[in-house]
Amino acid sequence: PTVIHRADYRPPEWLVPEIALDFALSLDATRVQATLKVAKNAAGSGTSLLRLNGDAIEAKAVTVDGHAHNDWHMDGADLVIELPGDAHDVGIETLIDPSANTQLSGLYASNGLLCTQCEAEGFRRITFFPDRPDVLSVYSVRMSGDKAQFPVLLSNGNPTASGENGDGTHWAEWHDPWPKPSYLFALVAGELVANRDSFTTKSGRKVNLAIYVRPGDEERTDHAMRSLIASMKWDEDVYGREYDLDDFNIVAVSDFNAGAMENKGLNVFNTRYILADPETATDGDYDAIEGVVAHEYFHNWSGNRVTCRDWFQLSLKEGFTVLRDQQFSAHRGSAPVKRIEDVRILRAVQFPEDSGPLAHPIRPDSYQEISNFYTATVYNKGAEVIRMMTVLAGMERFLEGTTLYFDRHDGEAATCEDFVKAIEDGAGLDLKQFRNWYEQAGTPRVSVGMTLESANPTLEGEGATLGGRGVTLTLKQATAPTPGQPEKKPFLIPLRIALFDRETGEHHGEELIVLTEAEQSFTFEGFTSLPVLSINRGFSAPVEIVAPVTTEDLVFLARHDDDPFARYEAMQQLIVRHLVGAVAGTLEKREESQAAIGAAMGAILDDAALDDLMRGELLILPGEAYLAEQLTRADPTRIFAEREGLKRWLGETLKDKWLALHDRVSAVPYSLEAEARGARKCKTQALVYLGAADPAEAARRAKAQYDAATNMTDRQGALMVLCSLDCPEREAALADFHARFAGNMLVIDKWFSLQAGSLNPKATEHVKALAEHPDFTMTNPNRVRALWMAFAANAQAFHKAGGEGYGLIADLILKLDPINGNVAARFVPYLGRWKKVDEARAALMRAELERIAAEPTLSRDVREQVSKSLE
Ligand code: B3K
Ligand code: ZN
Repeated sequence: PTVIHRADYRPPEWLVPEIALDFALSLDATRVQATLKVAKNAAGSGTSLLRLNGDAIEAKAVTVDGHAHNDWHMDGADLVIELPGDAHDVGIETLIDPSANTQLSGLYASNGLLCTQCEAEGFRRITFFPDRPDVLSVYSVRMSGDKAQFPVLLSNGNPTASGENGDGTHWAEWHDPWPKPSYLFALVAGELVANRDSFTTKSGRKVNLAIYVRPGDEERTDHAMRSLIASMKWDEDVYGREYDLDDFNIVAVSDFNAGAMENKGLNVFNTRYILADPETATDGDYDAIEGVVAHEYFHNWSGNRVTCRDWFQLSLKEGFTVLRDQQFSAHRGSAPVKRIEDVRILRAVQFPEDSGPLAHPIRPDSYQEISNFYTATVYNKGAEVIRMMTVLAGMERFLEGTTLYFDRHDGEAATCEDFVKAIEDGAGLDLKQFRNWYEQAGTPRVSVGMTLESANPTLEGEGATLGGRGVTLTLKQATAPTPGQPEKKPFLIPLRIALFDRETGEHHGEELIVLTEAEQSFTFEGFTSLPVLSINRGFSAPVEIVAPVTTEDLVFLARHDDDPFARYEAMQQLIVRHLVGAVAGTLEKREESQAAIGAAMGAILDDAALDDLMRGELLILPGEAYLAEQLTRADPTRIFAEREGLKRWLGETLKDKWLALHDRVSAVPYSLEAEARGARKCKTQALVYLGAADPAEAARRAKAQYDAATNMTDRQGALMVLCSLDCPEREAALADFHARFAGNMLVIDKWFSLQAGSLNPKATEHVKALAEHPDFTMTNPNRVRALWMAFAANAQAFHKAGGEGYGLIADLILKLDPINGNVAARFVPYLGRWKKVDEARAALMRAELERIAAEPTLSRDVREQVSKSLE
């Protein structure tokens, strides 16, 4: 396989300051005439050969300076043109069939629309071009097509002219004044309606906003529009970033590989991150829409105005933009709850990635297929790494760093190093050692020891009154080897801590300690007894902590910690220790440990000072993937069974409280306010625990909740609980749900997911039947993910003894790969985690990986993931 290395970066040989594209649109035969103004790059070697990337396209004709030119050849998929001088106009004609483009990369047809997806390397499927992010061009686009079929014609930048041809076709021209890399090009054509609004920037530019959707969907775009306007305002207020065009357009399409795409001035979205109304979207969907709309908008600066020099720098735009969208969402809703949710995702998805065969640093050193690096590591850990800079510098100084970064690199294709340097200079930090976070993969494990100085004998106990004794924390960090990195240098780890006095229940203020060595000690004065340690408050660093905290301490922190994240963490730790011990067979006092959890959870249920949004969060048991991370190797169905067992026990022990909670929150009327959202979150949590303890009562309540539901959060929550039970209400509710929402693709996706992700022991049977359902299709990524990702993430079904689940996912990968390699590759990591499961299962998982590897015509995407997973 061809491996691309970061160290091999060379500047482009030729630049393309301008490009004109002319599209004659048709669903199955679109003609593209490209005219590239090319100029030799002074920083290049001076070669007369212009190499233009292509992928599955053919050049119909090549001209140079307006004349037919024969001095070109194909080198693999690339077009190589011999040029006589230093600057030329190169014309290339290509013909593409969007309706045959099932990969959904390049120009493709979706539901009668034409649209594009170019990041990372899709532009080369439209025309031949130096398809790399450090070649920035000013784009002029013209398109023409049948007016009835394509009434709306959109591209990047500003609309400059349009007209009719008199033969039923019409045309439009767009010009984007901002030089951009090819991955930010976009075109959309089709029958669309717009929800319009406007935003006036702080310097007085009135920006026309439009969200384009299929007719009938416009009613469901208000939340996305509100989110967009709020993002525009927030980016001005916090980061000082203003929008830079007169128009900002969003289009939602139903066939889309990713969540959304930040094309300059023309964001293209998966419908699931745009469309919402109370009947069809959950509170979680509303939050996701707000976050993704903001994320794509924020890319206008962190990604577009300052872009990436090469794809190894992907986290430069993604990690930073995820941090920005997280900060925005924290500001819009509950900041502590948002923090907890973000850490939960990191632990569920990124920690396993970091300890598995596909582990890579946030700035990888090599890749075969860049699409495989749009990962939780690059995105979510990338955000955590930049968040640590905010911890070290404080937000105010951090923002001086980002302002310097934007000023210094505006209009450039930059590197992660440029970013770090700008933060160093602007925020006044020394980030020399901090750069290890960019170089090394793996989640550091920090072990903490704590000792109390013995009383000073010369002071005879007076020490206590004269400021007390010293407490010493000894911290050791270690990071396990990852592929290609057997030895790790120590990371710089900022840890927020507080030391609670056991008697008073208070602490003397939060401190920031910065760990830089493999082992290091910190002493704090003024204690009379050993305090309770609260560490990594707010999750100040993306590490695992092993601390000397007793069960009693955790119960104490779960009740009293004034840092909401730490409080949540104490509750999680209490449960993690219990479940990990139970699975590993090392749990000594099961009864006592269980009782401590029951008491802590009971206190959370009773705590009138807690808001329900936070209460709902504290009631969620640690996820199976995160639990598996704490064990070297374990039978996943044992983890599942222990977790369900604890849930059942909590359901029984606290039954009256769950019933009272469900009654209380069921009376709260629907609104999008935090209080009502919190009520809905607790409503479903209560049902979940009741479902484990008293299925008949839970079925009755879930059925009633389903029937009375005025909104999707309640309806989906109730249906989820019914799905897990074997009761007559289950079938009835599923049938009602399907009939009620027939034709609404996003809601039917939920119908598939709920069944595939269900705790129901027959989930595998259900999934096999659903794969044959008339509503199932392999060509719509949302539908494929709804069924098969929910199944792959469903431990009790996927890991069922015998390996049937592994076979089903391997079959899926093989069948999907020729249709859409990008989406197929996303399923490989589920089979790749064989080192974490018992040996019998590991052998079965490996056998499936080998079966896939034996297929000769795999996509580069799947090939890379499978071969790395077998190493
Ligand atoms: N930048 C896009 C990623 C597109 C996925 C390419 N395989 C979405 C985002 O992060 O905003
Ligand atoms: Zn992004």
